[in-house]
Amino acid sequence: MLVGIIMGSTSDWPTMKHAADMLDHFGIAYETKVVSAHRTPQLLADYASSAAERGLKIIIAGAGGAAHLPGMTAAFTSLPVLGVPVQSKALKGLDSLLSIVQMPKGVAVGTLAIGDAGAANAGLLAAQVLATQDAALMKKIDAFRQQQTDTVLSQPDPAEL
Ligand code: RP5
Repeated sequence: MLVGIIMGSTSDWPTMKHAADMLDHFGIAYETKVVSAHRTPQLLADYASSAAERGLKIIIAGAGGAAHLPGMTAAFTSLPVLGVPVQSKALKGLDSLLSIVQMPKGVAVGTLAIGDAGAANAGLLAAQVLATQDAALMKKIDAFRQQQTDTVLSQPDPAEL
């Protein structure tokens, strides 16, 4: 497996599935696991500290509310960690975003947008990082982007819709 997709709860899966779908699109092998910073702290320590030696290249971590999972994962591994703020009920994910994005200097987490778009872009960004060492994968990403461009350019002007 090249990518680990972890999340604080099974309730995060409908969001984090968008990261998995993106990796599926590019044919990238990944694993998924519920790892909670608050409810299973020892599992988090074990998972993150063994990730590199197990062959993972990048970790996508999604959590909602007081979302410590991405930052704590980054504390236990030097692999790149991409944080996805899951949309919370009370504060619509603003709490998740601020919990993840404001890492103090010295331990990095790449923070994506709140919710489904952020999860999909985490998968895309993971693919782009891996593609720096994989020319065939880079071609797939170029094709994905070209298809989006072609779709937009083929649309009629808004007033003609
Ligand atoms: C966080 O608490 C999880 O990442 C999830 O987004 C949120 C709520 O979890 P559940 O109460 O649905 O298990 O740890």
